[in-house]
Amino acid sequence: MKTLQNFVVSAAVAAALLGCAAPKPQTQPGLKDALSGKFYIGTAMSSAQIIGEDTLAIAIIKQHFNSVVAENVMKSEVIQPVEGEFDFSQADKFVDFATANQMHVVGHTLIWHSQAPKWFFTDNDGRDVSPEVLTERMKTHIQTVVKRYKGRVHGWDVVNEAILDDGSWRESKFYQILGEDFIKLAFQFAHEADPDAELYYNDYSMAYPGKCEGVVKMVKKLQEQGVRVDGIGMQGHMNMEFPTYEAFEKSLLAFSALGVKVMITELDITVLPSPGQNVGAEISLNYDYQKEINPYTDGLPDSVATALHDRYAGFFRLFLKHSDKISRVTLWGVTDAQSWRNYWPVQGRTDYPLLFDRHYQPKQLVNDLINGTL
Ligand code: 9MR
Repeated sequence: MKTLQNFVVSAAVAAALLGCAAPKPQTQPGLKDALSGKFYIGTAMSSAQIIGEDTLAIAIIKQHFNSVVAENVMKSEVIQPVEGEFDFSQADKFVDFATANQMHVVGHTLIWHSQAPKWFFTDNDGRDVSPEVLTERMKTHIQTVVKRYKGRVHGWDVVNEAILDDGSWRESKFYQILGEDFIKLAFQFAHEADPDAELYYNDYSMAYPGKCEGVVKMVKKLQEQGVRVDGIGMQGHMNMEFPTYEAFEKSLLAFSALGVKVMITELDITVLPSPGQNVGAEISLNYDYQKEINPYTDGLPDSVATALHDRYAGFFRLFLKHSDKISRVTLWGVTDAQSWRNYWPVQGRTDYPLLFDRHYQPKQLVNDLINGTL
């Protein structure tokens, strides 16, 4: 791994060869320098970052990350809130930022049961549309969006969260109206719109054996049908117990064995107690606030901060061990203040799931990665 010392030494050597005094490195080395040659290191950008308000976070993004994804502004309810009325204002800003900073860009997400506007599935009387109409709507949506960013968005989360934890199909409107063919259609439409873009399937809780088997089966079938799937995104919404390193690694290897790239997407680790049995990212869950499940409003006790650091370190060691299979690791946000974990599955909690704290300061793990002391 390239360390901070190596970075400074190589700058000095280059300067000596050019016969001039060693310049100070122009920018501080970041995670992307430390992980160069291993995998892209990415983050999700919030609206406040995309429109340029959260300037401190933008500085962190430029220093540390070489891949970005929009946390919300490319979802169908934002991009096409009304049929035929596309709003690319924020998505354009996001892609412009990434392009100007020469970053790898991920489009999130074309087909997702959640945050999809109701019109997508219903006719004027509020009844479900026919398979033909839904197919046409999917095609228009996917192709309009993908063509707009052709050559600038490098990979798309084509379908998000279609399989349940036990491996069965989620009964989404897409599935109810089109059956499992909706996946194939989505990948085909995206491929037609930009044959050079990578196409991914993305889901959470992938360490569950049932879910892993379900996704493997689905992707295998697509491959047998000649549909191109370039990668599988393992969303990393984790807590302090779930998943085990072993289960996560097992799924990672099973996906890689399909001959596709594996990506760790949406990485964050909550330290807060879970109010239910859930461990994933089922967005429809919502529990009432109780003081007991929001224990760290005044800061994280050292013991918990250390446990969180160690858990993150364990996962990064695993990612580095399999860096030949992993093309990207993306954090689901920059600082703790931004994280959706503060409002899911309970509103108004104080969580610590990311690599930078509420004061925009790097956590120990960032320094460990940069200094090669993990
Ligand atoms: O982090 C996102 C949050 O701000 C949104 O309110 C929510 C609903 O659109 O989506 C969150 O991101 C989700 C991602 O798009 C898909 N996987 C689960 C993520 C966390 O819910």
